[in-house]
Amino acid sequence: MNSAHMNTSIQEVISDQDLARHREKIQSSKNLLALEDAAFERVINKLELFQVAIPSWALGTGGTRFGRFPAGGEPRNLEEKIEDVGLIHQLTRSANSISLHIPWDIPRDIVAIEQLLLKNELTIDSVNSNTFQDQQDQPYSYKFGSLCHTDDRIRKQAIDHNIEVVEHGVRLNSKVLTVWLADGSNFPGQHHFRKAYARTLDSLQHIYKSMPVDWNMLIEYKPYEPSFYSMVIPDWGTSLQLSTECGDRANVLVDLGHHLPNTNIEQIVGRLLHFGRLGGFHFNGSQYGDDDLTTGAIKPYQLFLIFHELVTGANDVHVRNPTVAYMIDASHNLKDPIEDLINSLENIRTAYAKALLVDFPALETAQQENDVVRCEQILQAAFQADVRPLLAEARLRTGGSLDPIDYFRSQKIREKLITMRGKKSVATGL
Ligand code: LRH
Ligand code: MN
Repeated sequence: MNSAHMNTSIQEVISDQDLARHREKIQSSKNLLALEDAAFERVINKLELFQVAIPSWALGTGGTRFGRFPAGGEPRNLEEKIEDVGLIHQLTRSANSISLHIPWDIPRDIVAIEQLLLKNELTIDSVNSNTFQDQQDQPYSYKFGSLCHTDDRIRKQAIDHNIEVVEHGVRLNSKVLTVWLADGSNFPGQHHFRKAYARTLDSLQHIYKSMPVDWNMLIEYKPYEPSFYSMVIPDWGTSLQLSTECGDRANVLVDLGHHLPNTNIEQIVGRLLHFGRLGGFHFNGSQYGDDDLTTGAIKPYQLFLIFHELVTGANDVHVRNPTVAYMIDASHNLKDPIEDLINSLENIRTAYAKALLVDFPALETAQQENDVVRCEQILQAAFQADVRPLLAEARLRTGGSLDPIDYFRSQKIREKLITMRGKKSVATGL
């Protein structure tokens, strides 16, 4: 969906009245937050630079095993997915890249894809391998695992797939391979835990050595699903150990939905920052399991605390910071996919903006003095701040929309997509 399909450009729909009201809100934010101009500018600049990758597999309505309710007008191929992400980036100015999942989104005509990416001001973020499904013409099944499989022919098939995924990425200037394994067991006794780990490590080391020297590998962990007794990479500790045994360019990917209930994810982020092995995030929201809901929709304070760790880590010279990859990984059952992704982007940027407002020197003093109440007050002061005008200002300054959802609806963009692509078009992915 490029600007040709938008009757009125994003900036044109902003009336002088809207702009005046926005300016008022900015002024009252500055007063309320007691923000000097310099501090205000610092937050806006950081928001303008902060970008989150959109997953190519989350532009349709995924549904669950119980049912799927198509939104209509879903992208039918990678080209249309790039146009949808292009629209999201035009509106929010905060989604300048796409993560690809292979083979769901194999780039066919590289030249055409590169031109389309350029036209939409997008790049390819990470490429994700898929050894959790059997493809049509695949010689061996991944039913009993892939990189951990007891049969070295199947491990080789999975290793070769990952190397092929990297080759696709190289052609599109990506520099990151994301590996998530469904490998695990459903019953006690089914797996030899130590041998399964050792085989997986050996396979990952093969893939790592085959990557170009300027590439990074992200190893994603998950406690359960689709294996329901044990997963070969169930937690951050296992992913950290595998990364360490692969090499400096292998790091841990934290998918927010991949934690058992009540897990203190912000502490895991603090630990991985301390060890210098935090590679990236898959942002999403969840109440129970890997629900893949809108990021920050259920636990906004946890998301804020995660960004508090990231911001303090970024300000700490002792923290070795590999470049952290920020990506969304969600699937949409009820919301319009594009609106849901815009929601997630705004909730992520809200958490980041609030974390930038924390009075760090005061917090350090209160922590040093074990003034527990003061510590909480300082965090709450930032968390309770209304940063929506700051997010809007960052969007406006970079040519984005004052209200992306309102623009998407007032321009009837979903209706136009349905007219162009049909009510029944189905996007590959989750
Ligand atoms: C597994 C996961 C992984 C992807 C898949 C789409 O739950 O989070 O990141 O490969 O979702
Ligand atoms: Mn994920």
